[in-house]
Amino acid sequence: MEYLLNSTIIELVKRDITQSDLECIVNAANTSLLGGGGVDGAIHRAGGKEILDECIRIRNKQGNCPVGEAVITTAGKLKANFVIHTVGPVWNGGNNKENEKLSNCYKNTLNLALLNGIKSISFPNISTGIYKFPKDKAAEIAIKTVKGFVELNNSFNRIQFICFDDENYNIYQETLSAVL
Ligand code: AR6
Repeated sequence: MEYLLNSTIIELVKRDITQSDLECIVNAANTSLLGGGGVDGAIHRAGGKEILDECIRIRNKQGNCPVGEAVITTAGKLKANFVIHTVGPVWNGGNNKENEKLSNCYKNTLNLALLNGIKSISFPNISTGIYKFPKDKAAEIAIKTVKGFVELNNSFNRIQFICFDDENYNIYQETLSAVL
């Protein structure tokens, strides 16, 4: 499923993000940047030690990565050239700036990609696993934030939303056709 928005292809795909052949993949990390379960675990396992080594160097230099912020590393053994690690919010009822923080993940990731000359990028469904963000709300925030960014910046060729579970895939199908 593809949409064209301001000369950027917005694509919905169901797959394991470690198999992405785009230039950059996004990791749903935690503030420690030292790896974990879910998509974070999968990326570190498939990408190898080089990614963790760079995360450790970044952490030693600038400390924990705050929620909503992003850092960039090599993609090690993956097909992609870069991984952007961003930290999604833990869902805590919805009155703790969760929406704003999740939107910041997408904005700050795209800004960092732009600064690094990246033209194609794959996003997982940040915060919708272990961090328990409601999937429908998260999809709407992800799509609207990416849309807003692309309307202002013509720099990406392709932006992929990668869903791993059927529930997110179905929600994204509906939300993309409603929003784009
Ligand atoms: N490829 C694409 N998507 C995936 C993959 C994969 N290989 N594996 C899982 N997903 P989660 P979070 C989807 O839990 O909620 C880690 O421990 C999954 O179906 O990975 O942001 C970190 O270190 C879900 O829709 O991330 C943090 O501590 C989405 O990825 C914490 O989990 C996000 O699920 C972050 O939690």
